[in-house]
Amino acid sequence: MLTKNSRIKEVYAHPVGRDVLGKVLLQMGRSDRILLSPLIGSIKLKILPTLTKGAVDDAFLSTLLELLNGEPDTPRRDELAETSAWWKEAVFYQIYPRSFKDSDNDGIGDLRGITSKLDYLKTLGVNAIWLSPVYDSPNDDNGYDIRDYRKIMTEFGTMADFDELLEGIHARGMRLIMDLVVNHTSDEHQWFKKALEEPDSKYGNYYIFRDTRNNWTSFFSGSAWRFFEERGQYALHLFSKKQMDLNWENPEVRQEVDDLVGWWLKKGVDGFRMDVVNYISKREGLPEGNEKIGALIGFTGMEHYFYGPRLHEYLRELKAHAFAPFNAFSVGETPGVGMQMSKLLTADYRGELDMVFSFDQLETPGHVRFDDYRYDLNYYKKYITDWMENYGSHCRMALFFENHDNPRMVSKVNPDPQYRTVLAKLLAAMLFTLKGTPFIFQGQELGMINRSFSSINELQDIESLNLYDELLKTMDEKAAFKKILAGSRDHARVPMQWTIGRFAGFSETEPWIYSGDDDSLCSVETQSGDKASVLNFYRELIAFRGEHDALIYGDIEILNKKEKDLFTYRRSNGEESFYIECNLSDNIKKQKGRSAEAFRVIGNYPDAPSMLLRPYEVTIWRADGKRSLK
Ligand code: ISL
Repeated sequence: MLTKNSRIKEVYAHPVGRDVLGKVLLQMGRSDRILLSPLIGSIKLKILPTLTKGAVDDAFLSTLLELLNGEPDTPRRDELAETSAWWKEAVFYQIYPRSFKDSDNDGIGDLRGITSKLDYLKTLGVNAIWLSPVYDSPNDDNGYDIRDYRKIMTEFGTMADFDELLEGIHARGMRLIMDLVVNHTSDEHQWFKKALEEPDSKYGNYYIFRDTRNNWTSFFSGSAWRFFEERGQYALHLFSKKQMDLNWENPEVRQEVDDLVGWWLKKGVDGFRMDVVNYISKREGLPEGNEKIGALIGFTGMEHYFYGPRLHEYLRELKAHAFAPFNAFSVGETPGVGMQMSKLLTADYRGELDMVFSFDQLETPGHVRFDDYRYDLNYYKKYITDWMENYGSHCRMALFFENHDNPRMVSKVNPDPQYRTVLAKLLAAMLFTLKGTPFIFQGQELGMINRSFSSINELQDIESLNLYDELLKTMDEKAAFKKILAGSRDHARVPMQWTIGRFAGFSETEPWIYSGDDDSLCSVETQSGDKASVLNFYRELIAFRGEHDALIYGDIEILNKKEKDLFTYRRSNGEESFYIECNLSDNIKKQKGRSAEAFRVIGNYPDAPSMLLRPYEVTIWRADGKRSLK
């Protein structure tokens, strides 16, 4: 039991303490290495408020202690040989259905559109598809607000179209995972309607209603509470006003989730990506959020639900009841969760999740998504080195740079068009040669970049639109739009670019979201025929990874750790060994540590590198003396 008399080093030795302190320091742009100093480590928690002149206050300490004392477990340290599984070998491809392919020319992507592109995905080489929500929804948040879990959204097609898609995926030897959004439902879901109409029925307790509201804020701006005349009460919504948080404390709600998961698994889907699944357990009594933490991370109250007291219990129950009978796969979306917590959520002996998406690599220290800044890949090197060395053999890392909630990575790192292709290929090479399971987001395989939206009217995303209104309270339109442009989720949501024709071959009518302005070379049509394209580089790398066990299960050793701009590592499994050499910058960088016998296998420049690495150059070398590829 930790108390205010405990010392910083004891907090840092605790898995949750390590993640939380690391995260706080990261937000402040500092490294957690300072905590290893004996002087700092010996400081007692209770003197921190005085020492930090109130920056760390008493309320923060109480919350921290509650979080720490709520987690009695520590990750095991034994390192056994990693077990094999299809999802460790797979490359996943995320589809955002609204923007992938429109088959009926209403300007909105749909299921039949996806089915028509399955051969494309097969030739790309991916083995599994993650489909963002396709369920019936009023689309306040593009399907992440579900009205009926067992119905397909009308714009996307019918259940028969879904069955055809699933069959097409399985016929090609691929797998399908769905998006499970069960932290909240739409306010138009039958359960919520009944909770309002018949508060005394069982549905009355399906959501989180309170007579008074606390200070928690929504991720989509403003208070996290909405008042309902019908009950004379507030209901909690961590996301939009139409996304009502479910009450997981109610066993009947958990039973509903078990049932709907089972319903889809019976249909034959292979697993789920679980939307903000770490938010499902809220601290009892819903205490006020700490304003200082709120100011630091931008949202108030998160410390009371991002790693809630019953999270492990709920996940274990869900796995045992619904996933295990089908041996189904799960990957949790877990914002705010660090490496130690991820271990406790995914270790193979814990019976909770198979993998999680950790988000700390997406912004460099001290930045948030809406800051207009250049991402330094040296931070990625530091972050990934830590995970590669310390995540352990009981856990598998989900590797990704992009998804439907983030701007395009190439644009974040270096928007200069001369580097677009080499940089897109460098990112790909890291994704397919680091240790973990790669997830790519539609269009990433073409090197798609951010859109130059010219006005707020071109944006559709609720997060961007709400934030824009919020920002206008303190800044002018130009400054507010600049911020929105830096972080908008709509950069990733513009239509997939199939051809150089009108509307990029996505549809024959004006798409639901602005689609124009990217350079015409960025399409499946043009890149397919070009040997040097980003698309063909993806195809080559995915196939190569699939053929070499060393890249899937092999050990990883990071070399030249202190060398800025140079990221080098070895993957080997006793039989084969590869040396991967990356220049993380747009400068010329001297190579270091490559053996003279190394044999070049794949690279992002047409010819072999010399002693000097060109901007963003990456090369995969065979480093075991063998020159044949198999
Ligand atoms: O809003 C955040 C803080 O910037 C994110 O960390 C947020 O928690 C995360 O993006 C959650 O995303 C998921 O749930 C949302 C949905 O809008 C997203 O598209 C989805 O990926 C609500 O369902």
